[in-house]
Amino acid sequence: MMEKLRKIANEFQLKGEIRNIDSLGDGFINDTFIIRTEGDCPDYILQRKNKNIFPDVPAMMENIRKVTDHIRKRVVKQGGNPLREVMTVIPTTGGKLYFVDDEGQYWAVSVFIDNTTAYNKADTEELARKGGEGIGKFQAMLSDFTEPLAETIKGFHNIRHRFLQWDEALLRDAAGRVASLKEEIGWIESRREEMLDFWKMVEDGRIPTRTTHNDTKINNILFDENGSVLCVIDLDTVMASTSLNDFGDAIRSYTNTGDEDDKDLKKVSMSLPMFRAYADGYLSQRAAQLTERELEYLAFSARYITYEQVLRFLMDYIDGDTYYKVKYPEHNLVRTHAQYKLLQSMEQQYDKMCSIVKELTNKYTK
Ligand code: GN1
Ligand code: MG
Repeated sequence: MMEKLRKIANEFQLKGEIRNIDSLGDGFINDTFIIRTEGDCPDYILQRKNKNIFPDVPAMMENIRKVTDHIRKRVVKQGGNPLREVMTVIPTTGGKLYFVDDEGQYWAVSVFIDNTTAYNKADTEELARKGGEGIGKFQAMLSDFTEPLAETIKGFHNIRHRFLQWDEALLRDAAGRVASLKEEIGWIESRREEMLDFWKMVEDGRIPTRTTHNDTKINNILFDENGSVLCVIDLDTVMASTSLNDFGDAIRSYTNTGDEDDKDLKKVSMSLPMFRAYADGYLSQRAAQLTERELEYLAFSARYITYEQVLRFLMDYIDGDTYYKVKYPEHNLVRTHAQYKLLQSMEQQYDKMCSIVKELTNKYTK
């Protein structure tokens, strides 16, 4: 394996001799490695992109190139460090943004940014505040980005599209699990209409479409030694959508008092202080730019994305675990239950979440 990885790594324009290559992180989709080099040369991230999930890796890499080129210019203009504050994609020796190995697998390399921390959980309000500020700045830097982006995963946060997949999955019943999931399926069906009502506003433009990250959970963000966001990574799903997704997905991750796949549901809930902290950081950067309707639906977006996540985990369980990596056979069902508990906690605290958004909007716009 090691030899194979070395061979692949050597296809890219790396500076320095490779010392070793190790596994890194626990993403659910791609396989990630770190290439350590000798001497002062940078280390690199090597990723095998999951082509079952991203059908057009070249288009995805082109999206990443466009977006990182844009951010790089902004960082330079603001006097920042372009080697640390934006992802740098390393091309192959032939000048391509990806390499296809002899098994048809797609690989890509970017510069590893050292002296940073990626968290799997937000433990302090300060971290949540900084996280919100970071995504707010990220969105602000992309506010004048006008190039077209490919849709790397069709209908990624489009609940109408998800329901098409969902209805098919129920009919197919590929793993023979549907009969045992009446209660869980009911959780999805009972909220179908309200979720579609929200998405209709995105479809007809009442909620604007912008350039968004679409996967803002906390471990896709690098923090520096002062605890500020240094760089937003994992840009595989950068696409045009509603910026509310990025708020909602971050709230799903930062505010959870338990784990995304907690077996102990008593531990899972949405922390309102963490919600306030993240929203405060985010709105400090974005309140003045968002439309009134975006602000009105900011709190709802957390319910929307968490609901969608319940649907996606459950659908994958129904399909026989073909999308997400699982560590044990019931993992997707455990994730479904834990995310549903989180959704219920958001629903119970929804009025308070809305008041907090209003209060913070006033703080940053008046
Ligand atoms: C996946 O790849 P990773 O772990 O950053 C998924 C997200 C889910 C998340 C759940 C392309 O993100 O949409 O919200 O798992 N990414 C893709 O933790 O489907
Ligand atoms: Mg990730």
